[in-house]
Amino acid sequence: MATVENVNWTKKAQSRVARLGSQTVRVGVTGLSGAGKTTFITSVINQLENHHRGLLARRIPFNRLISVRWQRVSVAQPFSYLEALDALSSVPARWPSSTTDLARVVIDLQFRPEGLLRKIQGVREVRIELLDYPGEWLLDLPLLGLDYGQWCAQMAALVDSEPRRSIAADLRLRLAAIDPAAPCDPVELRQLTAEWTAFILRCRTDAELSRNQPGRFMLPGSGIAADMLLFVPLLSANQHSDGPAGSWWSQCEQRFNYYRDFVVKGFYDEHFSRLDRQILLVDMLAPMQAGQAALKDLKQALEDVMGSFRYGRNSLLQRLFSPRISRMAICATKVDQVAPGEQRSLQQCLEDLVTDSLSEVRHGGVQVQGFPVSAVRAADQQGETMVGGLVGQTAFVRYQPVSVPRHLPLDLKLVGPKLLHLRPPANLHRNEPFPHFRMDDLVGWILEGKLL
Ligand SMILES: Nc1nc2c(ncn2[C@@H]2O[C@H](COP(=O)(O)OP(=O)(O)OP(=O)(O)O)[C@@H](O)[C@H]2O)c(=O)[nH]1
Ligand SMILES: [Mg+2]
Repeated sequence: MATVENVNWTKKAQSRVARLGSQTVRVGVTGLSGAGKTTFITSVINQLENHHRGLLARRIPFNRLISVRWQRVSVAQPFSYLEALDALSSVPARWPSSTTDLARVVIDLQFRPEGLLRKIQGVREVRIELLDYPGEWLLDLPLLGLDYGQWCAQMAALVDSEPRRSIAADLRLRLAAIDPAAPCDPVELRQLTAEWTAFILRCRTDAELSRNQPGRFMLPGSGIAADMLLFVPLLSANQHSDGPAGSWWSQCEQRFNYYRDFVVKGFYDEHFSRLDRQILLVDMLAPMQAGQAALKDLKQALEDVMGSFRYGRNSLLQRLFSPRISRMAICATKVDQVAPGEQRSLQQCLEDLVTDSLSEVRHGGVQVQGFPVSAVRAADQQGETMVGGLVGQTAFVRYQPVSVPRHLPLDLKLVGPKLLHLRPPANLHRNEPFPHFRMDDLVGWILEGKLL
């Protein structure tokens, strides 16, 4: 006869089994602007939706995958999987648009249980959560460790060296000429903010530079009062500067503090606070092509981002990487642009670029693995040459693939590979797995250890 205790015990056991049978993996897809985050997330969903075909079909545990359902969960705007698919499958095919706001996507997977669990459990469920955002915002993370004066000094040093010095032209001198303690002219502040924004945009587009702050000046996203995005670095100021109410210093410092404490911190909490795994995506080819200054800037930007986790014993590293983030995948992206035999060299160049930061992350107990990936393979090798289509055209071109050194030279000086802007392959369809490089390895890596 069923007693009250028996019923309670059975209920408890069932709920424990249910909990055991469902897991959530929060994956931080981390990458600077244009690194390939949106295309990557789109390809992850596409590979999972088509798990019964292509390379995933033969992999454990995907041979036990019963169903896949993705949901767009709006943070500021929903992740536009269908829009991205629409671009990729149009004629001629287009890449997904650059991201303008935060979006979360949730993918629910159901697996057939194995072994003993098969007897007591219906299905095993795993939920994958991914966040997409404009890469520009990532560059603001180092601001969390700075006060306004320190930021001004950093910007002064950056703008003082080439190629920024030339790009900034007389803006550098005008910002340096402002006395921080003098009364602020709001019209001039607005004008200078617009010019600073144009300057950092030119740094990105003309010189492939990465450290372009404040990131929200380039892409504000929703939920920020435009008035709060009005400040500039006063290039003659430093951490000892000061100024009375109404001065340039006080106007800019107040808004900088708001930006750091609410805007950047809010994004940081959203992106990093609850992660299990991190995937760092890096486009190495564009800065390698642009040359030494772009590579140095990328190196510093990546070190700054990874260094946002390195603050001593009570550090963010300890709070975030350990024990929560136990694994990091570092990936050179868009490797379809080089010959398959050169893809590992590209990955090696990336790992050479951030050797010290990677050691630091490993030292924090994080397991790091490298994957040279292409979310959507846009070119194919045919003999000694490659064949692919160019963006905006319908014809195909045959070309000699660029050559990549086996290691990055220590002085980061190299003859940049000449790149073509490839368009996605024709005839991509939602119900076929996109051609790719190593997406199956990476999707497998996301779930590793979650389905034992
Ligand atoms: N050949 C090739 N190009 C790619 C691939 N993935 C991305 N790209 C190119 O890289 C560009 C940027 O990719 P996105 O996925 O938009 O990059 P993102 O990191 O989301 O960029 P933001 O949203 O601006 O931060 C695309 O427009 C393509 O030109 C790939 O697998 N192969
Ligand atoms: Mg994007």
